[in-house]
Amino acid sequence: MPAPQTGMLYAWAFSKHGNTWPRRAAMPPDAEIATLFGMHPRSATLLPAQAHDSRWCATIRGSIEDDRTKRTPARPATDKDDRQVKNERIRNVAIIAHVDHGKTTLVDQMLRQCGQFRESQLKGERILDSNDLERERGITILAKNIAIEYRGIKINLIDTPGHADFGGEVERVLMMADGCLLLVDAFEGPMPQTRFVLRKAFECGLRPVVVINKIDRHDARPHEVVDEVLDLFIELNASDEALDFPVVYSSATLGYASLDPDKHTDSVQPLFEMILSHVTPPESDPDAPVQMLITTLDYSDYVGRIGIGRVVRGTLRSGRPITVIHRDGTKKNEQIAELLVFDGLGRKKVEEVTAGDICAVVGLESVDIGNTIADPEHPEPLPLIRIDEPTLHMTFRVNDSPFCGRLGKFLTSRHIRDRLEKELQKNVALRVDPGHTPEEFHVSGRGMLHLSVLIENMRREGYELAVGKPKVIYRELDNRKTEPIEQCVIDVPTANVGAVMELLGQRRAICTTMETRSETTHLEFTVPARGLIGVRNRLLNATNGTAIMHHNFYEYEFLRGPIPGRTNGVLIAMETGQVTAYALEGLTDRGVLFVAPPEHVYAGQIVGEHNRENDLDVNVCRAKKLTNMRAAGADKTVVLKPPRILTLEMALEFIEDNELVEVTPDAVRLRKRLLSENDRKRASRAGK
Ligand SMILES: Nc1nc2c(ncn2[C@@H]2O[C@H](COP(=O)(O)OP(=O)(O)OP(=O)(O)O)[C@@H](O)[C@H]2O)c(=O)[nH]1
Ligand SMILES: [Mg+2]
Repeated sequence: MPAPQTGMLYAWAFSKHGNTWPRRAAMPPDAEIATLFGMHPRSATLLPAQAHDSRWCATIRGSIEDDRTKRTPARPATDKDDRQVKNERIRNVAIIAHVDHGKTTLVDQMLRQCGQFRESQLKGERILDSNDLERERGITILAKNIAIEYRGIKINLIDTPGHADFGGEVERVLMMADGCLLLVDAFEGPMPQTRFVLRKAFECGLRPVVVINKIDRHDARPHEVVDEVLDLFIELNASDEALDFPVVYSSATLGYASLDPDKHTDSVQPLFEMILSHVTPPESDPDAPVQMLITTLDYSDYVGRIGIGRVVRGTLRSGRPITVIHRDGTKKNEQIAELLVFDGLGRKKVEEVTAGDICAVVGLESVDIGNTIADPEHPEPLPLIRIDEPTLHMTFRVNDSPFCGRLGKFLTSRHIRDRLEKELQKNVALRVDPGHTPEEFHVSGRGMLHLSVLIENMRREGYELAVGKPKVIYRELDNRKTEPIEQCVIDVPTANVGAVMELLGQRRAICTTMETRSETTHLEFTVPARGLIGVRNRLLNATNGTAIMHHNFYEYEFLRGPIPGRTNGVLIAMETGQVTAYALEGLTDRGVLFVAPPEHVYAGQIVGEHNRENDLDVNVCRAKKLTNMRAAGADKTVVLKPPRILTLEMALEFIEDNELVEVTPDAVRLRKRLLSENDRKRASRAGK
């Protein structure tokens, strides 16, 4: 790296951080700069190339400054600090972690062991994952509040989703908490989302309690994981106070927590004690004019919108007039119809809520995320909360396939528009824009799962629609196009590392870490988000299903160059009818089929993946000619390979620009945008 640019970066870093920098001499200077720039320290190797470009330095520096000024302070400070009182009877705690590290299971155990509930109230596992999709997929999609009483103290516990697509939700709910439990899997250690949520916790000024979960695993390595968590804290520039974090070891499935990983206890009591001693009680002025920040929305068909948040100051009373201050500064006077606090697994109606507690307000029509509910006499807004920008978009269209309306109840563009508008009421990170025609909508979200959960919900409610290829959202920086880059972590048996490297290499990934852990290798990459679309399936094929992959948003970077699309063509049905085994038998050498008899297909539907790169029109409905002649040989039984069943996400990742996924209550079908073979030929000739 040439000296002037390096000097400039260093000078900037010094000017920002004065004599507190560099705090730790141990970290190589490049890594330190990378951290300051919000990059992964291990990606410091990236820095020299980009740092050649002084304009890059200048613009990135500008955007960091912007980001800093926009960043919301942890909790609004009042100027009457001397009147602040601690509410010792409440603790507000959020549970944060990477996906599947055991948050919801741990909450289960806390519910079971707090002694407040009858056995019949706590049926099954992962009680809080209550909606259908959450139960089916085994993941948490929406953050949920519950309240537990322990030794006379009310613990407001917020279970958060661990999947990267729902990270924005975590960021907002952290605004309600005074402390957090950072769960880390005793084998996997910190993963990308652990880093993301921990950074958010620091931004909110929280000091986490570290919980090393799953210590019952035979491959658990709790001591090493604690060291890795410490490294992560250091990487994220934790304050010296935060670096001194308390650690609890737990097994959520066996229902115990302990201060010593080798000691098996019989309850999660040490965890409760840790919450009481390490999470600070809420501190505020209960006599000041009321202020509440809305951080989550709920919706009920009976009462409409329900705003959930924390009363930051004063006392909120039911039936009293209040002012709702919107994000754009407009104010509306309304009246609270009902006030509810969290109580066990449900909510309890109350007359008033004092500062520090978390509550739900019913009856406010215009309430939205980020609004402040304030005293009409003193309508002072709280600082704005940042809402994550979408990174991926898809086109939702009216389903116009020959099979439309067979089972679906809601088919028209008006139905789809109304449904999307309803979704916008509570799905904060979602954006909906009109498409090129009145039949189309551009729907943008935080990732594939975020949008596919919406599509899946719509399908179950009886909607039919056609969805186009997901595309990442580019941004302009300094008149140049930038694209979202994801941090991707892959754990794979060491023998398969070559296959992973090859696959990710084609997709412009840069390997930042490679570590061997017993029989597996832990790989970390930064990779363009567009390169990750469709990679999961190929990765599983290339590694015989052994790879475990996680990724989350990392940063926007200048375009990394072209990435190859799907290498194989598709098999397209040439006529409408019922699939026959006889026809499929003749096509087994052509590729992998997605359909099986006696399914119905239509002309233009994609029925398989071709072995070659071109598309092929095939007849999957061909029946055996019947004659009056008795054949000498008996008919053979046709044995077909089972078809490849594509889930909604797999289908969305599979399609190309000129293809669509048709989603109906009974099926997910793939189709060509132009159903007729002649139209397709004409279009491809026109394209040439
Ligand atoms: N062996 C072992 N497995 C656990 C433990 N805790 C949770 N699990 C398992 O880990 C899986 C994920 O658990 P969840 O509680 O759904 O994890 P989560 O963090 O809530 O996941 P998301 O909400 O999707 O982020 C489940 O299959 C649990 O049975 C534990 O202490 N030991
Ligand atoms: Mg969960």
